[in-house]
Amino acid sequence: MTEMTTHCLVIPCYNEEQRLKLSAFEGHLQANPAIQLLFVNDGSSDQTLRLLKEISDKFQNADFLDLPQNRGKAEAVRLGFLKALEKNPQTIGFWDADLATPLEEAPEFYRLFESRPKLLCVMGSRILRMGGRINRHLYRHIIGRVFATFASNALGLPVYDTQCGAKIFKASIVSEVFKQPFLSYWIFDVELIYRIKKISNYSHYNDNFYEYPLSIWNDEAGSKLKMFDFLKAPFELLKIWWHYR
Ligand SMILES: Nc1nc2c(ncn2[C@@H]2O[C@H](COP(=O)(O)OP(=O)(O)O)[C@@H](O)[C@H]2O)c(=O)[nH]1
Ligand SMILES: [Mg+2]
Repeated sequence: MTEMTTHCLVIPCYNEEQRLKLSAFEGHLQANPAIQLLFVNDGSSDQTLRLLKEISDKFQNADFLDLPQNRGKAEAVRLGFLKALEKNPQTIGFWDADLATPLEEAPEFYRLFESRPKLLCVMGSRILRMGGRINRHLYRHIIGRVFATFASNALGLPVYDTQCGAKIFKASIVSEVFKQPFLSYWIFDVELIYRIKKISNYSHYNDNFYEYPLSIWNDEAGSKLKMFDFLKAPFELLKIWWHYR
């Protein structure tokens, strides 16, 4: 009997040997046989690839793609998505390897796709609110909010959080949206939203996008995003805006 893959999550991994929460991934694989995890080793120089091979050997619903050279998160995710299409799932998403967004949030995304058939993209959103447990350092919260406000204006969409590392897409749009490499290195999420907005006929964003307010998000230590990257973001945003406007 072949298992039906209904949802596929691409996990980009760059030197994640220390951070990879193997037991969380294994528990998820075991509990959800119809969910495929596709890890992408992005030219890591540590033992990441060995860990990914082990987990893929152990679970039928885990697989990996090995990029011999580091290509950056955007390209790692893009190549992972194109490979994920081979499994013919209903949705394909990406999910940061540090599990800052716990895997337990993923079923909430799938439920939204079921209850709102016109959805093309569900994005995790780190909305600081009472009752939620969003643990983002104050300075990253502020930088993130300022960036999101500019990005939201450039996109012409009321986005609260463009940069959360948990986003899921309807598989039917993936080949078109992920066909071309992204112009941007760190903020390819903004480009993704532009691309979907383009195919979604501009006026229907409320049916096509959903920002899901995460219940839990943790600022995991060991982020490879440095202050310098924040400084580059406005220039990348300008480049994207110019290209897609
Ligand atoms: N920093 C970095 N992350 C990459 C790269 N390729 C893939 N990734 C993955 O992209 C995700 C970004 O994670 P992280 O460094 O925690 O970024 P942050 O949470 O946005 O600060 C992780 O799953 C990384 O393993 C790369 O070239 N550089
Ligand atoms: Mg992180």
